[in-house]
Amino acid sequence: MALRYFLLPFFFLSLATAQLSFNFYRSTCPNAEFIIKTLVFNKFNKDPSITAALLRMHFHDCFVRGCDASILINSTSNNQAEKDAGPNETVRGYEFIDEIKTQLEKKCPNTVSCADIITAATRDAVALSGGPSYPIPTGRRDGLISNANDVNLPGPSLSVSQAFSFFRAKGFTLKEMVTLLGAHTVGVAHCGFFRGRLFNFQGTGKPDPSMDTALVSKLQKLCGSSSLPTVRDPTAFLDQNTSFRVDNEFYNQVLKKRGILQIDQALGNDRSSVGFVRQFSSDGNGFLKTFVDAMVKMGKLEVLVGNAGEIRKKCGVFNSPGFASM
Ligand code: HEM
Ligand SMILES: *[C@@H]1O[C@H](CO)[C@@H](O)[C@H](O)[C@H]1NC(C)=O
Ligand SMILES: *[C@@H]1O[C@H](CO)[C@@H](O)[C@H](O)[C@H]1NC(C)=O
Ligand SMILES: CC(=O)N[C@H]1CO[C@H](CO)[C@@H](O)[C@@H]1O
Repeated sequence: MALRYFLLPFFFLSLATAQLSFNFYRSTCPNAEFIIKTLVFNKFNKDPSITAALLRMHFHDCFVRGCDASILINSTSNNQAEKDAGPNETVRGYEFIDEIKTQLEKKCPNTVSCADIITAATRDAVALSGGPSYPIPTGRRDGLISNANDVNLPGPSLSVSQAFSFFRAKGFTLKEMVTLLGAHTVGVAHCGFFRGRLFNFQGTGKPDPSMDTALVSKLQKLCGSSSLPTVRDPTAFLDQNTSFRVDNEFYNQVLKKRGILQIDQALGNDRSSVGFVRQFSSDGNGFLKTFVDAMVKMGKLEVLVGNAGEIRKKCGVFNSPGFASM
């Protein structure tokens, strides 16, 4: 009896410590978040498209085995890593994460996880692009598995309900999915991901009727009708108006039939989602607040904490490469 009352608080205490927390590195690497922020600031001033790169990387990381930096692992002769799965093609920003990691290893070796670097750098880039700065809990650990076969991400030509099945499986509401797709307020898509809308949409011999005709002509000229390897394909801005700003303009563009990806435009055509699109298009500040909440939630997906996983020394390889495949 007495023993049980004695142990119970310790049981809860240990549960409580094995969680993400704010300023997790306050004693082990007090400047960690400041160092990351400074490097993101310098990078952003040279290349403002880094915001889009990080947002997409963060999404692809968190939706495959949780936010554990498994996306950063390089393939080896005996392991094809997530990076080399089809949907990861064109994810970019790997060198920048490596650069941040190198600086952090100099100041606080073996301390700051690659998973936290992705999360914090994304937050800082969003703020530099006109979005709010938001507190993120840290303490993620890096995963020990990265396997191309685990990559199962939604494709750009899905319907809203098909796309939602991916998000629902991760615990998101439809509104949160519409919110997170608002990340397409920055960045680009290669023609290969939307060429199917431009010339012969679903075998009709005509462009997608849900795309503004002026945009159709512009994209037809840009892309041409024959496919190119994805990485050499031309690109179009996902938000045709404020292409480098994190704002609600993406939703206005969708209402103007100027969404680039089929899934983006579908948000404005589907009865289940158009209400959220209208709401966000008319309330920019409301969108940003909802977006931040959804980003923080995405950043907590299936995270490794406590003693799980490891703190990688280099983000592109496991500390013991023998662990690589599984
Ligand atoms: C149904 C869900 C989604 C689909 C089907 C989808 C699909 C795509 C596709 C096909 C591209 C173009 C990639 C390229 O051509 O290089 C893209 C780009 C992008 N996606 Fe998504 N996406 C989805 C959700 C998200 C989410 C949740 C985020 C972040 C929170 C996100 C952030 C981005 C960003 C920022 C870009 C631009 C990347 C760059 O400029 O390099 N996407 N997405
Ligand atoms: C572009 O965005 C600005 C700011 O959101 C808006 O005022 C303007 O009407 C938009 N222009 C077009 C052509 O969509
Ligand atoms: C991973 O591969 C990239 C590109 O080939 C390379 O630049 C990077 O140094 C590699 N990372 C590690 C830790 O080997
Ligand atoms: C950046 C990167 O590693 N992209 C890879 C994505 O996957 C394709 C093949 O599936 C590779 O060729 C790319 O190198």
